[in-house]
Amino acid sequence: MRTKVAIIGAGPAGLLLGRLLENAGIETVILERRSREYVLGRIRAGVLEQGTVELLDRAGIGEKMHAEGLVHDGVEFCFGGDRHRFNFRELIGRTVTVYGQTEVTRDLMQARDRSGLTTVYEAENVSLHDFDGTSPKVRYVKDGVEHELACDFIAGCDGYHGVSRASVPENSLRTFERVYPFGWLGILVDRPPVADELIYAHHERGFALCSMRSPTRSRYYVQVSSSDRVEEWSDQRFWDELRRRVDEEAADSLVTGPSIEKSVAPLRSFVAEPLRFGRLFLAGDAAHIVPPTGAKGLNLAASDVAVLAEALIEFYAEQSSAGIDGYSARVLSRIWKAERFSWWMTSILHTFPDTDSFGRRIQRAEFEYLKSSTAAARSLAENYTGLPI
Ligand code: FAS
Ligand code: PHB
Repeated sequence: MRTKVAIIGAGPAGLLLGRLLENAGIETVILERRSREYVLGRIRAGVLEQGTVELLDRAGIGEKMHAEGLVHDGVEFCFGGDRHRFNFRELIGRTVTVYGQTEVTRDLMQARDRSGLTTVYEAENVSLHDFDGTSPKVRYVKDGVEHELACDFIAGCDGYHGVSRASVPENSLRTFERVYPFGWLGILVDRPPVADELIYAHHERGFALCSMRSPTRSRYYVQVSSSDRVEEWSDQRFWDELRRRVDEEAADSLVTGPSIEKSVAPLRSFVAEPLRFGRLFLAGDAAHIVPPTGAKGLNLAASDVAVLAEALIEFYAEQSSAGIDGYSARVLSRIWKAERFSWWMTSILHTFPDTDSFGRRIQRAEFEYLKSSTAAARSLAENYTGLPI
């Protein structure tokens, strides 16, 4: 089998790259380790930057997002019961849209199905070959039969634990990492959200986030120890802890119900450099991880593949390698700014075991500065709604 671009991974990065290249008439094959149902069963991100919304529109898959997504003009921060709203539309004229990653993935999958393009689900033992030359190959097993896919380029969109980054010779890659001493316990519930917009809460017991998926479906998180297991958290224990960490108004208006999904996610910051190895490119979580505090993971994956698609389209249309040669430096510049913002949001909103009384005062001062300074609030707004791609 042969194609122009072999894409490893049918998460948001792989599917969106496939869509952008399809719109430019460039053929792709996507190889995905899991089943379609498994991929759609993962509950992850919930907030789209304005730039991501515009990108999905350009990709021609924005219809359901606009019909069902919730446009939010701002978010609220709550420090020890003191709540403050940051109005992004007033501060910088930009917004975010609440529309779950699951829905984005489903929209992209359905668009690809309608186009009749090849996505091999449950592709096993994917391996990458000869990407340091001009005729890379991908091998995989499907239903016990071995296949080889010849291609011009390989896009490694297979996430943090994927095979693509692992296929790069160790001495060709530098990694940068910070592992946080806590995780997020997330719960999905078919009950109305506690507020119209997201509430990021700092409390001495730990961070909490009140988010949503629709006017009838809510998503909540509480910071838990890295060693906590989801089995240790009954729904009731979760609701009691969430109530302790948010302000009185939110605690009183919280509508609880049985969880339809509950899971613990570890938090880390991670970047690999560079992101291009001959004919192999890394994008999305295969290239970087951010703590979800800044709602950047999915959005960074989208901006990576927007740049990669532009570079590949230029290669085929103009026989120019300028875009592919510049890919790594260009996306890493934006990746590190998103890493910085996600680290900063995580640092001011979470409780750290080694933070002393001085550190806790500094966290409070960050909040007071954001409340009192338009410049500080505008900086928060431009990072949260997304820096230019
Ligand atoms: P993904 O991991 O989504 O997709 C990679 C795909 O590659 C997967 O489908 C995987 O099955 C496949 N794959 C892996 N190895 C393979 C192989 N060897 N062969 C073939 N296929 C292979 N971001 C936010 O902004 N907000 C959040 O709240 C949030 N919560 C998260 C919770 C969890 C538990 C995790 C893990 C991540 C969360 N993220 C969140 C980040 C998340 O949304 C990612 O940024 C986003 O999924 C990135 O998309 P991809 O790069 O496509 O990677
Ligand atoms: C979510 O709704 O899942 C969500 C929203 C904002 C974040 C992280 C997760 O920062």
